[in-house]
Amino acid sequence: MSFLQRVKETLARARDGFAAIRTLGKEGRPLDSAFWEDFADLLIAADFGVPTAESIVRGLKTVAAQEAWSTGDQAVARFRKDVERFLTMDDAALHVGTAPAVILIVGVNGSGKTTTAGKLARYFRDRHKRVILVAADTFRAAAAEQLAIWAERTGSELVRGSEGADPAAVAFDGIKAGKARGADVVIVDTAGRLQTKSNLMEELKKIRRVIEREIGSPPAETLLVLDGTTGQNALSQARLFHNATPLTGAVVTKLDSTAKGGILVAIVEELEIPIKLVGVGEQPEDLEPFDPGAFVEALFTDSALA
Ligand SMILES: Nc1nc2c(ncn2[C@@H]2O[C@H](COP(=O)(O)OP(=O)(O)O)[C@@H](O)[C@H]2O)c(=O)[nH]1
Ligand SMILES: [Mg+2]
Repeated sequence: MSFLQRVKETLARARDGFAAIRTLGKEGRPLDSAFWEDFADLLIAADFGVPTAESIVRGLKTVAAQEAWSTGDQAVARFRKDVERFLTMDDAALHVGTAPAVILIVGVNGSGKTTTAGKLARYFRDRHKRVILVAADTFRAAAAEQLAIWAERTGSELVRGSEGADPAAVAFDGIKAGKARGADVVIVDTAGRLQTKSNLMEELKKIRRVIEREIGSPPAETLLVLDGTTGQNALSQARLFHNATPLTGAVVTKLDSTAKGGILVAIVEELEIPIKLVGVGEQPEDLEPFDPGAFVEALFTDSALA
């Protein structure tokens, strides 16, 4: 069977790659070539991506030879440790230094930007911060409406422009309001429509410039929101965003609806930025700081994070 056929088969059969990896270790299987093939297949099924899966298996094979491992559970145990260590990055905490701290939210349509902005507002409101939500997605009036609901829900203030307004001008108004009203945190929600990719990136650059000019430094956080259920597709645009406006971290959403946690490893490998937060549902409280240890534990214990 060709490599590609095998990948396809595995994808169809094993939605839950991590649980299957655990099983692979439990069988006490010898470390033969069939074991390593199955391991690579499962990594790919779990959204690690082909290059990452291959390099992980290559690395494990080397250690297996050096340390004379004999069974699969040794490889799986080492893998768990390695994944946790790899996902543990310095600087994974949210930065909100000098007020107003500006948090710029970017990402493609539907990734969960507005929801994450709302959840973040709630997070800071719970900590008694004064929060301004800025609707710099002016493409559709509905986008600002959605953020207005979050503002109301979380007791935050809202700054919005009219439909079609210049997003950078709305960001400017938001920061001005943040300074004037003594806000602690200003969260700028942006548009993510991809049909105008280059315009979008130019727009984001402009928003970032306005923020830098108005507060004298880059945003405290520029967070890329990625939909965890879209797997490798989530990655394909990430680099573009990183180039347009240097990211300080990623937020991976919808982890309540996917068990394919390999995408988090792929993100860290591709962008070399920390995953700061994860979205685990649609409610205000469904946002959590990313905890690599708990994450790996959950992936190997249950079929999903829930
Ligand atoms: N299950 C789940 N749904 C989410 C999560 N985050 C966002 N969503 C949903 O994803 C959809 C798109 O979210 P939205 O914030 O509008 O995305 P945006 O286009 O990037 O602003 C909405 O239906 C959200 O309720 C999450 O962590 N879990
Ligand atoms: Mg939105």
